[in-house]
Amino acid sequence: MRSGFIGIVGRPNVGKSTLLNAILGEKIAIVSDKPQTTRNTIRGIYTEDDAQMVFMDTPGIHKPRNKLGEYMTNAAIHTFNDSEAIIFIVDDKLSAGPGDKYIVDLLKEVDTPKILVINKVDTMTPDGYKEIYDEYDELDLFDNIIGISAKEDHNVGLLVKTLMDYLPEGPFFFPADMITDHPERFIVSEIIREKMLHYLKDELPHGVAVEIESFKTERNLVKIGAVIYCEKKSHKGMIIGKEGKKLKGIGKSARMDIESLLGAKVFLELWVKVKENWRDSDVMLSNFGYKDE
Ligand SMILES: Nc1nc2c(ncn2[C@@H]2O[C@H](COP(=O)(O)OP(=O)(O)OP(=O)(O)O)[C@@H](O)[C@H]2O)c(=O)[nH]1
Ligand SMILES: [Mg+2]
Repeated sequence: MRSGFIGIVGRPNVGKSTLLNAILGEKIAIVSDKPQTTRNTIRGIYTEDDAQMVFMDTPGIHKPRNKLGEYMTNAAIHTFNDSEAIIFIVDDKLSAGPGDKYIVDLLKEVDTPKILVINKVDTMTPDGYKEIYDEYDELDLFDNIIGISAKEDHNVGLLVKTLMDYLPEGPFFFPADMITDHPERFIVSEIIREKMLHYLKDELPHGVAVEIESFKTERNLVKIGAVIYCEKKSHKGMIIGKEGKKLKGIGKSARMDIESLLGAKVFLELWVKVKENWRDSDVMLSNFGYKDE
């Protein structure tokens, strides 16, 4: 038997969470077109015959502007030394910049084997791909370079197969049928946050946190009560929307996803509260689960 942890790191928005979901063939990590979607390290368990890989999808590494950002970036960097191999993801050349260089410099300091994944090849020309490939190949830092499309499931299987070579002998960490060790409550709060990212514009969803207040199963109905925290009174109005329409849309779309996650009918109640500057409050960050485990 072989088993090990694999870290997935990179700048925000390169497709780390999309890749995790593609590997698992199930959606456990939320995805959005806005950077800094993932805030905690999300563990996804992939088991095949006699091998188990625990993937750690991490928050995008960026220059922090508040304590939440510091927590996120630290969480990602922590996985460097806890992994048997690190997947470093980059995407198209246009969005590359100092962020990727910063991560490369950090990676130079660690001995863990590194695989470069060039994601979003579906958006690239062969020349564009080659340019990125050559740039990273020259660094002589990576054990392997693979081009994939996480979104279109292109070469994801090849990546998993490649990673098998890095797994040491050892027993499984989790039961073979387990896909994540995060509690359902956590995934539910993430689904609600994902809908906020989809429905709200600009900076607003970045200042949102979700707390599950109640979670009760009554026969085939799951009753969930959640509080959405935002940073300003004006934001509360925007989240609720005219005649509560926005919040209703967020609730409906979250409920549908939660129902398919839990395989049961869901009654979802949402409240919106204001907590000014929570992203810089140690106490609030810890309440919302943004703390070292
Ligand atoms: N065209 C294309 N888009 C992709 C691909 N993979 C991911 N995306 C898109 O890129 C955006 C970001 O994807 P995420 O998976 O949330 O990225 P992330 O790296 O986890 O981002 P953070 O959690 O913010 O660090 C989403 O709009 C995805 O649909 C891909 O292979 N091709
Ligand atoms: Mg993510």
